Amino acid sequence: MILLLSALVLIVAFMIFSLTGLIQSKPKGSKLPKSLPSFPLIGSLLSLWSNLPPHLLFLKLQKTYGNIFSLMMGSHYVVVINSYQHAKEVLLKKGKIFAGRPSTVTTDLLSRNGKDIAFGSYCPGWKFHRKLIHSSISLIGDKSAALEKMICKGIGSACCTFEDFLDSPLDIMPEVKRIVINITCWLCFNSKYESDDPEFQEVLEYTQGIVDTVGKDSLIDIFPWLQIFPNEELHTLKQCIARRDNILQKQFEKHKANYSSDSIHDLFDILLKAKMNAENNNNSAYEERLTDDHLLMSVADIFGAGTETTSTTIAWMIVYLLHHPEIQKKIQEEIDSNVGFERTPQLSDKGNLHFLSATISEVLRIQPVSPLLIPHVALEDSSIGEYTIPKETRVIINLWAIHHDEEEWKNPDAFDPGRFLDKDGKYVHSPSGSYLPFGAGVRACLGEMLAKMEIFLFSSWFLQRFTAEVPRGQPLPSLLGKFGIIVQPPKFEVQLKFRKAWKNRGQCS
Ligand code: STR
Repeated sequence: MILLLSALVLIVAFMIFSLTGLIQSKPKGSKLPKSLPSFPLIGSLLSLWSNLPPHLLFLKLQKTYGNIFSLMMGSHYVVVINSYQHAKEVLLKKGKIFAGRPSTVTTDLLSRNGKDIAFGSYCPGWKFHRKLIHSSISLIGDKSAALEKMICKGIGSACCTFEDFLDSPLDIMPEVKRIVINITCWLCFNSKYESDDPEFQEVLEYTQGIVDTVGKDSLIDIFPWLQIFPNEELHTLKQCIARRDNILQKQFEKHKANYSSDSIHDLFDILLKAKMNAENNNNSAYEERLTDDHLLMSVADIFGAGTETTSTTIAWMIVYLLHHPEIQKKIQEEIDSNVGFERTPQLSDKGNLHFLSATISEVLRIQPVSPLLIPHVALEDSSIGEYTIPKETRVIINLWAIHHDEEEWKNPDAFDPGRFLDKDGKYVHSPSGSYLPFGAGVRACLGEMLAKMEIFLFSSWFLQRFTAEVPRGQPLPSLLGKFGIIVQPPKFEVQLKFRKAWKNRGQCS
């Protein structure tokens, strides 16, 4: 009996250890990052069970397990990185080795099994595809005067809408989203939405549905077999994807029907041209990467990324300004003395608006839009620092921990744009290496330039004209965001006050 029992205990212990990776077939002399306790089947789920959102939980676990630690997500070995030195090794020095992406239920559904840029894994075809999208965005960005004009037109129209609501509390986010959605629409389809367009409402709804359900390391992504049970989130995601696909497909058909290589207006046209070139030149390697699915999924990425990230950053900016009226006032004084009231701000004012630039950078530091980035995957056996990293390890970069590192940022939880100013009050782009709001390396954000343009122009126009306050009787909006693939602030309202010098300008009819 005792023999039988000890054999049983031994078998269970072996199962636990082998599945947790503690007795992994690791090469002699190799050192693995410290591991959270984990058990067969459930992995480290018990240690991850918490009220805290994952980026804050990882920050807390860092105190016990160090800057780099590992855990099991179901059957997947995951390494979490909390310091910028390790992050830079993964993203820059060994960028290509760590450029893989995990396949998960929700992101595979969203991207038709990784046929896009954001969730597609690294391979020669992906590289070509990304380069194509990158150069298309730069091409459109090169016409930056036209782009700036387009952005300002959208902001101007939103500001006029705001003027109609000066007396009552207002949720400004639908209008902010319309500005950014219309900029992406212009880039991708050369079209735009009016605020009462039912299709615009549909875009707002399905995008929110996707943000709420995709890539959150939810149970379904950790244990794909759970798909056999009814799952409300998965159902919502599938419905949102179907609505998105319907709208994109219509645009795609329209572009195909009107395509002419002599008149290229937008991203869809550029991609169609690349597809035709590859077909005409019989270049099968590129043709394979330019199927209709690939074109649709990359436009879907740009559409989703272009709208959600920028509008979320603008939302956080307003939330922080509500918490810090003194900072709002200081930005307004800077705009008043450098731009005045005779004209609206433009991109060329950026060099003079140091405090505003510093405030934008501080918002991106204290509330990075995507605090865990998208997980990376090691495509071959490698190492991070002194640690061995086996092929197929999933690597999560905790950008939150990097942006809140006490050794790099004094009092990191305080909102202080002054960190991004030198002693003469001039804007400093990156006062510490521990700052990667747009990621870095082969998988860095493609929309950085565009996002910075939009955020700068929106905040300068908005603050030249209005002061935002918390509506009387309402509490300050919480600084704790809602965790998902991006962290959004809670819904909030503002009371807008028209700034004196703008009162009689009568720009909006
Ligand atoms: C937002 C919602 C949507 O409709 C489509 C997408 C796909 C691309 C995603 C985007 C999402 C959220 C922000 C992401 C972006 C790709 C890159 C960007 C994750 C889910 C970031 O890394 C911040």
